[in-house]
Amino acid sequence: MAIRLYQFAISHYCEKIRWALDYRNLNYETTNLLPGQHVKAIQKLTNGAGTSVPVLEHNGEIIQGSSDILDYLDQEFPGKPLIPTDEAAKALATQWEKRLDDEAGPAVRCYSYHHLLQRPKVVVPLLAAGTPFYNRILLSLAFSRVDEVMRKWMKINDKTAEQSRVVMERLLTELVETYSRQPFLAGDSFSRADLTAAALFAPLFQPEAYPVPWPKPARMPKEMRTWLNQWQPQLQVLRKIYEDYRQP
Ligand SMILES: N[C@@H](CCC(=O)N[C@@H](CS)C(=O)NCC(=O)O)C(=O)O
Repeated sequence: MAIRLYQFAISHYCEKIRWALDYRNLNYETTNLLPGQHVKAIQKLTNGAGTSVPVLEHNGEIIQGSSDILDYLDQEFPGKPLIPTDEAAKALATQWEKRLDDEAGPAVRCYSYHHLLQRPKVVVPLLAAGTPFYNRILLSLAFSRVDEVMRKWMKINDKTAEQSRVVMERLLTELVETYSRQPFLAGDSFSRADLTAAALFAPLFQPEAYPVPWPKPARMPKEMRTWLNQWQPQLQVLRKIYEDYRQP
């Protein structure tokens, strides 16, 4: 049966799954949801278990959460594993992925939205990407409420954005230092640890293959643009992983 991914196109956790599916050359359909309106659809799918995307549907199974979905894909489609076989490398890959999911994902999201929400014309097309065109109009008309709800929901404010910046810088420094010593984060081949690092930082190096309309640099808020310029060398290391291993 077909594989279906319920997602926000902009979500970097969903990018982990798109990447893992493409890596195995699997055919899949996506259902793009609009943040806010997704709650009902996801609760229905998961019998109220949670509201977050990604959610994968396959052969009557519903799997929620990027790490559980990667486990499922490794189990169901073992041909091109994303988890090392060596036990020590496997433990290390799992450790990296968990840390990146818990720290990098929320930090990149909080920092980026804190700045991008200051530019409705930039952020609305990102939030509504892949959904019917009228959603852009709806979000634009209700933008002050969207801004308020997103900031409240994800605890986005000056203080948390600043804390997120510190977390991103610490992780980027550690990742780049690790890649300067070895080609992969865990073991001797590309794994879900590398995939997670590059997918979760992708909104900061904005690859073309990522299915959203990234803004031109000149339209980015100044403070974020300055930060991105300053951290470009570190981000390029992750971009290289993305370019080398992200099949379309
Ligand atoms: N740890 C989860 C995090 C997923 C997550 O935070 N998803 C966000 C989008 S980036 C979401 O769905 N937020 C809306 C919600 O939780 O209702 C995973 O790895 O899948």
